[in-house]
Amino acid sequence: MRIPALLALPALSGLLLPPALPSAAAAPSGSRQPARQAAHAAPRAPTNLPPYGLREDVQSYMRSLNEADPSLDLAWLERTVGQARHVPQVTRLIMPPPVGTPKNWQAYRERFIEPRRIEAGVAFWAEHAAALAAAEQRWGVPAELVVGIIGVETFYGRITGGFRVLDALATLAFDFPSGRSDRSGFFRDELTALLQLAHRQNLDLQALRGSYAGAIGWGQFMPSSWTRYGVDFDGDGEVALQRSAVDSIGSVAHFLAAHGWQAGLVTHLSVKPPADGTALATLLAPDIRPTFSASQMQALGAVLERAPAGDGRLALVQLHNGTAAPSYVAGTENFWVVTRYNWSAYYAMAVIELGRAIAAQRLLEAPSPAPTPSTVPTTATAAPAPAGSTSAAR
Ligand SMILES: [Ca+2]
Repeated sequence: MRIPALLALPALSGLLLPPALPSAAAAPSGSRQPARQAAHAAPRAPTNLPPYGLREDVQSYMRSLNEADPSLDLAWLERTVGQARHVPQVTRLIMPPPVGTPKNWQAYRERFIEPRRIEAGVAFWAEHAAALAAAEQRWGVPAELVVGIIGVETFYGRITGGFRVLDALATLAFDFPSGRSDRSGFFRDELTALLQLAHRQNLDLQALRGSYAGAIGWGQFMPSSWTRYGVDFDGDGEVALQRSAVDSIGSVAHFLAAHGWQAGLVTHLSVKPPADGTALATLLAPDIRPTFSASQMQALGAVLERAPAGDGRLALVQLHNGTAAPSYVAGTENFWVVTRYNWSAYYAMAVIELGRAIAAQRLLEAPSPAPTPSTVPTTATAAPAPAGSTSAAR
């Protein structure tokens, strides 16, 4: 997560990410096979590049860090950054997908909304029901959405990434590959956040592992997001996103709340797009940014399943299905908030639908009497949509 809308996620890429899509959660490392394989690959042999600790530009970076924050002692920085190694694989994985890769929501959906992940989600929810309920109570974020995010990001902690975070961030900060827009400044800031975090919490950077983009733990938080939104939700005195599922649950909910999650607002409505091409283009122009009132959308010929509560803005979200007709939903301001976690409509729909599928399965499996249904809007009012539905009747 939590990444800041900056990276094109190779993660989703093969399937569908619009090429320029930034991605927050640095590629959910659990989200695609290539990442998975990469994450578990043996570390490659070091390159011929000089160690980072010996490079003049890196030494200058360390001096400026120390000047800005004298508590970051220069000897500690040199010792720590001196351990960082260049990882060539990281510079390959950060590259965008090949141009022309067709986006395919149905294929993407099938990758995440599938029986094994749903079953794992039901088990995760059962194990952490109290924490999920407490997070929902505190931040207004539905448990099923938190469950959906952690499922897509890391398959419930099974795939959190095998790269040493220090190496990944140093590589992207100091050797960002040419051939795509330069994000080295972003990664330098994340490396700084990582060093501050490690210094503050005495984290072992020799051991800390994450995605190729430096995202850590169950929710794949970048170091700066850990610092800003991390919560000690299990109360052991430490924000430990690298090891605590409960801290991760609280932090995901806090992240969404801090980005404007509105309790009680659905994420999206079913919509039939206008037949008129010009009207359709007008509605698609702002992409996933909620821009139109329901009446503006309807005046342009879109047919909403129902009027949304309140006067919030909507976006007409288009999801490509390869050569088949695209799917559409009307995303609310809460849909937009989900994309703050990872800047992709496909990602947002996947976490929403995975969460919903898990909530439905959980109800099916519940011993009678059935548990009190959640009052959360994403699940509450309607029966779960049939598997395969993309039209979100919530
Ligand atoms: Ca904790």
